[in-house]
Amino acid sequence: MHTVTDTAATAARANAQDFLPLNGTDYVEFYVGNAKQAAHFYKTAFGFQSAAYSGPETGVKDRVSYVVTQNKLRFVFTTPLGPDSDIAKHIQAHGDGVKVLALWVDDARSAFEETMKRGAKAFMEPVTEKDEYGTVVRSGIHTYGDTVHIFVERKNYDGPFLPGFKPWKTVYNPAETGLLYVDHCVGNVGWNEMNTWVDFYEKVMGFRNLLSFDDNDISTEYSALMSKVMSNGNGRVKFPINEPAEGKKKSQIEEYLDFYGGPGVQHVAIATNNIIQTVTELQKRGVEFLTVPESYYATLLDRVGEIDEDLQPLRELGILVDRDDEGYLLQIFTKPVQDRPTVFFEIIQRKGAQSFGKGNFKALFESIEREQALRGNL
Ligand code: TYF
Ligand code: FE
Repeated sequence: MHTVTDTAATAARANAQDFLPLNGTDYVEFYVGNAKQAAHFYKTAFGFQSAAYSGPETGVKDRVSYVVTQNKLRFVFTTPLGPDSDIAKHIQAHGDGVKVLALWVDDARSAFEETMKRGAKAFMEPVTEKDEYGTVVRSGIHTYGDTVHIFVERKNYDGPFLPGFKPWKTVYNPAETGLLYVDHCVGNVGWNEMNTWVDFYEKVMGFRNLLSFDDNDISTEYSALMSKVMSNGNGRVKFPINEPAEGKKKSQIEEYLDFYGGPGVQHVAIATNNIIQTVTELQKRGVEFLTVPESYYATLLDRVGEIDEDLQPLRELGILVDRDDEGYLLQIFTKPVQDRPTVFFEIIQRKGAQSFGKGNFKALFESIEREQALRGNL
């Protein structure tokens, strides 16, 4: 059953006693085999702008990092320059993937202390870094798999990213595509591990469970999964957690776990306020999206009622629509953005709805399974 476990009263209570106030997502850092080419791809295909660089030229000898931004989004691509670092080990184990979901805080020391005393495992003791642009305090804790949360306090900093980073100036600056901010980041965890991580986000980070989906909500004819959406007090940070469930065939979550080598970030959902424009531009630039059968659009308006958009561009682009009691949302999913069937992106436009597209799960998961079958992994 699809259950709503949130109320205005629990939200108000959570706010009043929030021991981990979060301003939003600060950055998403990917460990990749070739950061130079990854940064180029995110600029060319997704319209990110060059923002900052660190590497040998800035005094960092063992790695390079490129930072790209678009509106409130900040992505970092990091590559090791030798075989022995934790970064190299991460890539060896997982391929390209998300290492850091960084959270913007006003007090990174307090964020560390408050989560540590509730059972977090330390990743980075609080450190204060300074350069000509100011001071940043960071700390970090482990979450599922090899993924970590870094708390970033940047109230005394006015530079391109973090101390040590220099502005990255290039002559190649493709136009933006209307991507605005991180709406949610989804983690895939192992069999029967979802509730362990739900407890972690509740107890260690003070999040609450907004929504739950069991295998009856989201099982297709073939495979299955379960999902719980965790949210911080002010709703700016939302982390759904998926686990595989037993079905007739191999769950898409199991395929991810096999190829990622364990739990990790499955998708990052990015908000736009004009999904038709954004997706038109992304497709022109070569971003590949999942598709649904024509029949999806034949019954769409019966299901979601009246919407502001014309049906035709939605159909041509493959954009999905779902309605809840607060409004509706439009969403579409890319194919995996690396050769392993692991990380992908969701583009989402919310028009009131604060849910996650439950009405699209069947069509979406059947689409994912068609791709899984083509790879021989269903
Ligand atoms: O974040 C969500 O819950 C939606 C739906 O493997 C979803 O984007 C859930 C699980 C999944 C792919 C998409
Ligand atoms: Fe999503």
